[in-house]
Amino acid sequence: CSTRWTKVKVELPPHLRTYLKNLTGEQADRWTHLVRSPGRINLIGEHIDYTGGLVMPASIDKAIYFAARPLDTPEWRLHAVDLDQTTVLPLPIAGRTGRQWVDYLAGIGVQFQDQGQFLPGLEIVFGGDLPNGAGVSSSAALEGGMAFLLNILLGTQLSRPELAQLCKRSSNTFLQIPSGIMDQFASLNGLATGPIVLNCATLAFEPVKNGLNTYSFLLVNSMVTHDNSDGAYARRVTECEQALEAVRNTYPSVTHLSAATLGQLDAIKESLSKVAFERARYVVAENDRVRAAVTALEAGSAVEFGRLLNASHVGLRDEYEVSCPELDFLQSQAIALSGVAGARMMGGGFGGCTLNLVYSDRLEDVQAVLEQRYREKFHLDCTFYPVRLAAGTSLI
Ligand code: GAF
Repeated sequence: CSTRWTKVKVELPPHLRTYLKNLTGEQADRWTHLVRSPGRINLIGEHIDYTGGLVMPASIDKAIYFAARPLDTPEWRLHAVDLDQTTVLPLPIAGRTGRQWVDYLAGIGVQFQDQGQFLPGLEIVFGGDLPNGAGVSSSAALEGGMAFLLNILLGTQLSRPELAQLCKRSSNTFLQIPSGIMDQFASLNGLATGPIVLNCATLAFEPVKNGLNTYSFLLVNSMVTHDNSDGAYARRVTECEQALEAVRNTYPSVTHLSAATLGQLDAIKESLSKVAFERARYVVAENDRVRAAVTALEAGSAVEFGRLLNASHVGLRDEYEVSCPELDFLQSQAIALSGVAGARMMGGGFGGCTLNLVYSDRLEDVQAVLEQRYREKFHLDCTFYPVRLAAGTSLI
């Protein structure tokens, strides 16, 4: 049984090669720039990036690939291969209000325009094997890949953390999505060797050594996405801002909600609504769990790491209220199985995946049982993906 951070050989997926050939008669390697932009998982530290907390994400082998070449005309000719859609975007990019894939790309272009850059005419073909809406951040991969590409084409020499900040700005201002920085940061800065621990307040990050050699991380996709995720996410952000304001009234030196202590929260409990208090307690406890998880992972303690995953899930379910019946079912069924050290919902919530720490020899049995029970309960087929890590965004 190998460790579960397998290195992955990077090649453009065959269907993209075929598309490029059909489009122009040229082989992929005749296009001037090929970029691979990976999805991400998050081991622990959920919903606390926007509170300045610690998170432990990793970039994975599933990715969006971009092939680009210059055009003489002032436009971006964009082909979304997997959706079989082509859109032409005139340059310079004017304001847009949607949240379609083209808006994610346009938003990145606007960030560069706002820095005084003149965008070049481009033809871009993109696609890959990163599932949409499964909680592995296809949208961050789209943004990160585009930012990485433009940074090279324009010679702007932004660092990877700066590119992640640019992507976050695009999400927050252009797309009006109040998300944190974790997803884009992980996609751009991830490592093939293990997760990173990122301080979202300072953007300092370090690799984390994976000592869990006999265990695998298994993603189980619930195949559901609930409609309330968007407004609920924004409400969590607001509730955390309100909680921070209340904390700072008494403890002005606390700069981020994640940096508060449970004792400080208890001391100001009366000034917070019950909901805001529970949200804040979750945030502070989750931040502490990330610290403990770094120690547990490096020490190779599956029992302790699993315990932290389970505690994270309980907090997300009961205090932060971002889970859903399907995820709760998958999590509770999984942790009752022999060989599963821990599990939790992953990502923004209300659907998407659970992340499971599974003894590698038990992977197949665990999948078989979960598949059957989930089908019986929800009449849905969940899908499985044993996690393989791969490096962050790169030219290929
Ligand atoms: C989504 C957001 F985009 C991230 O910034 C993060 O908040 C995550 O939900 C929850 O941890 O993926």
